[in-house]
Amino acid sequence: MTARLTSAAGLPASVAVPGYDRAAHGVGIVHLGLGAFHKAHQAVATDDALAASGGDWAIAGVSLRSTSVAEELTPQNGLYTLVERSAAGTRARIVGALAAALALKTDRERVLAALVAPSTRIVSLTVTEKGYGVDRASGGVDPSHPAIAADLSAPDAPVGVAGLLVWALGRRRAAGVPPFTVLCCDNLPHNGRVVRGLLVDFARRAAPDLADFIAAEVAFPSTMVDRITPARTEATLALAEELTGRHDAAAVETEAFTQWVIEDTFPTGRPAWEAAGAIFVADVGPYEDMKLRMLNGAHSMLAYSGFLAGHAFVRDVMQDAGLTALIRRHLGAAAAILPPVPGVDLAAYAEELLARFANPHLAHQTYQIAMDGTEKMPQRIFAPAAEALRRGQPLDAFAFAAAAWLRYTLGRHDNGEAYALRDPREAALAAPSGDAAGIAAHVLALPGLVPADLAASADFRAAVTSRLARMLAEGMPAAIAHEAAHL
Ligand code: CS2
Repeated sequence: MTARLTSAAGLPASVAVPGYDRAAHGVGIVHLGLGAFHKAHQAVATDDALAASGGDWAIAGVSLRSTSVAEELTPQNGLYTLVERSAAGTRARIVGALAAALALKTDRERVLAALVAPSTRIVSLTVTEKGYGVDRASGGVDPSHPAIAADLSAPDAPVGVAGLLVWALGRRRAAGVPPFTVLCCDNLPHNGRVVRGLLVDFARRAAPDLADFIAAEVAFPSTMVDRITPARTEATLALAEELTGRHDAAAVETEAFTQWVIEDTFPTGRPAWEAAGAIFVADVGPYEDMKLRMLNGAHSMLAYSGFLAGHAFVRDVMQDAGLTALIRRHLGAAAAILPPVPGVDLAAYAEELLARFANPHLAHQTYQIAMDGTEKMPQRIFAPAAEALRRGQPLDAFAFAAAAWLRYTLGRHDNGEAYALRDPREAALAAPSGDAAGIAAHVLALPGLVPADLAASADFRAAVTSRLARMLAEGMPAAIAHEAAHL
């Protein structure tokens, strides 16, 4: 039986290992949301920073709901294999930045202690768009979100992001410990600002004396994060074992590309993430819009249409000439309404995205990207569509993406076979009438989803409805072919 990965010693020379003494670095970061994305992105950048510049910046990773990640990592002393896969080859690297892997359910006291410890200077977050409990219309908390509801009724026993952070910031303030910097690494526009609004509103309701303090004293740098990271499978673990000669229950696989753009507002310091190629800027907004509208927007469009056309993986979508043409159109339409992005050639960025999507080594499921549409469509499709409307630019690309999503929300393939929608607003999505006009009217009117001017646009409504009608009548492959033939 293959030995378990528990140390970075004795591995094949082809496997990169932490270039620093792990025991020599204390924890400076608590990360909430210890999933594959964190392990493929921020933890790797921190590993590079520790190797390049040292410092007490090791990470205590926390799963808010599951216990499995902590159970996988703890017997491995926090070590795991990152397998990077691109056309240039496959490489394994052992990441050492995680000093501890905790589960809130089973390690509650340790998590709370880490959040209030003076040595913790950054709390970073990857809890997915739906993990925060933001009311998109008001920017404050959504009191019906399960974790927000629980934390508002018992603020001293927090279980969710807002409750935990406000509780910890209150404890720190009472003890005279400076606040940590809150670093949101989820795919939300102005993600720092979003989390700030969430915490200030939560505090207003649960701990009013803290609201002004949080607004004035806590830093919430916004950041754009990018690395395509498919969900782990048995094949990931087998590949890691083949490359390292160790069994690793916590291995992750990802692409070679990685990008991180961060606002440099860290009053209590930060790791030297420049060592990993991170770019520090005063305003991350243009980079966020570029990534959310081009990469993520095209991803959502291709996920809904591709899944319904029978493509399980993004790489399969890229073999479909019609869909590839539609992805190109989408990237162009999104780029056409972006402000200039410093140092970026948008046409080259689009070509790079097409190559990344086509990566034959990544088994990235369209069904994975398709989940949580109500949390993703606003910033990926509806915000740029509204911008295009205001500028008098064509709406076709966005209307096609919206129609594909609406078709997907019906939860069944053309042959009637059902699939789980996996969307927090699943119940609200169920349209009362089954025809295209009824579905579009119902969903586009849901609160917080579509900007008012776009929702009121007869042109947009017609462009979406006619496409959805074709998808319903002729099936997705025919609708794709028709759309591509009329570019
Ligand atoms: C994807 C993203 O699942 C999704 O919705 O669009 O996770 C995407 O792969 C990452 O944002 C890439 O950085």
